[in-house]
Amino acid sequence: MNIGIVCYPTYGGSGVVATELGKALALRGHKVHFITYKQPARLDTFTGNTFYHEVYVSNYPLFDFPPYETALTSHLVDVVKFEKLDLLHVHYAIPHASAAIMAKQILAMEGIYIPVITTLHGTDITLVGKDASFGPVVCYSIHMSDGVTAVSQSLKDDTYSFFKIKRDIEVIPNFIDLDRFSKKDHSHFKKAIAPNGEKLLVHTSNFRKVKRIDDAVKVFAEVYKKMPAKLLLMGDGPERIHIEMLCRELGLYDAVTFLGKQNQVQEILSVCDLFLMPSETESFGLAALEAMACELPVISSNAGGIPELNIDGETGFLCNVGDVQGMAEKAIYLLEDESRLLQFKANAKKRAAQFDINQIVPHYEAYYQTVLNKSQSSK
Ligand code: GMT
Repeated sequence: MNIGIVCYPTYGGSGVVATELGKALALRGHKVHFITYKQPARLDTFTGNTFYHEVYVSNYPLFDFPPYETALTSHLVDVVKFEKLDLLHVHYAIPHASAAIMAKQILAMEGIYIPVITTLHGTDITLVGKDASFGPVVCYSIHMSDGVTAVSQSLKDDTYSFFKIKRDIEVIPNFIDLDRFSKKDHSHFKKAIAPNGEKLLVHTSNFRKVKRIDDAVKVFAEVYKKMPAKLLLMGDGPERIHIEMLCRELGLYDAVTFLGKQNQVQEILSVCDLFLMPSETESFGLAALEAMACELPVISSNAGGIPELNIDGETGFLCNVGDVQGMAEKAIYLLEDESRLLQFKANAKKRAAQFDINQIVPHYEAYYQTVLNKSQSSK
């Protein structure tokens, strides 16, 4: 197939999923065209089957807000026509789904038919999507897409409850490349960061409020009272300054290391003992899956789709959003008993294997084929 993928090129989970999916499809013999405003962060290998089309938005002085959606739509029309794409797969509804639907309508006037598949990732529904300033457009684009997927059952349910939508939504979960994400020996790094055998807790995110990183720090504070431990915070974003202040207030500054944005996430996860994900909402929790593949149990909230990944009492523990005390107790329970911790680590790795990229990508291929067949028969 000749596939166009539209995504955010930054470090966010939806961009990672879209890029890794595109790369995997290219390895399976498809031609994959990425259409976005910057080279996707993970599009770092040359496969011969992947192509990158940059969307340029001209910045006329009249524009307080350069119209990216319009530029993207025009670029989609151009790429679909000249690269003879079979389908467009857009990740994150805003503004990718509406841009693709408009491109589809423009192309239809020229007799060119292009099916559009929209993948919902989470905040495009649960936070921004249901906001009145975007809601009607998100709802319309979901209706008009030829296929819609959601990354968890929870996100599918949220979509039905936030919007008046009756159409089918296919659940295809996030996936993981187990060759890249597996525990590797980085004992030199472990010695440098935890020279006295401290337990290492870790959190990675884009440092948005929805991640409740303050809860992660407070959970760590309780653990730190009981045993030698350190907290690694990976990623960056608007909450970082508040989190730094909180660490100072709690007298934890020397025990917490801010690592910033990292490309080799798996190397850091490999030396850690426990992953913290106290999110307010989380459609799936790709960061937790990456951690589990590196043999880390997860202490998380029970928000959104996290319970579809993290199994309470087996791969970690789930607590209500904001239940810092409960999360701290469970973290201590795991960390204070080495054999228990080892068992949970093994369980986490086994669970992660159920989301192996090699098993999930064929679901997308099959779904593409179903949508193409349906579109062909309704032409
Ligand atoms: O987590 C974020 O804030 C980034 C966001 C994104 O779209 O880039 O992630 C969402 O999509 C990921 C990939 O499907 C999911 O694993 C994350 O759970 C989801 N984030 C939220 O729902 C908050």
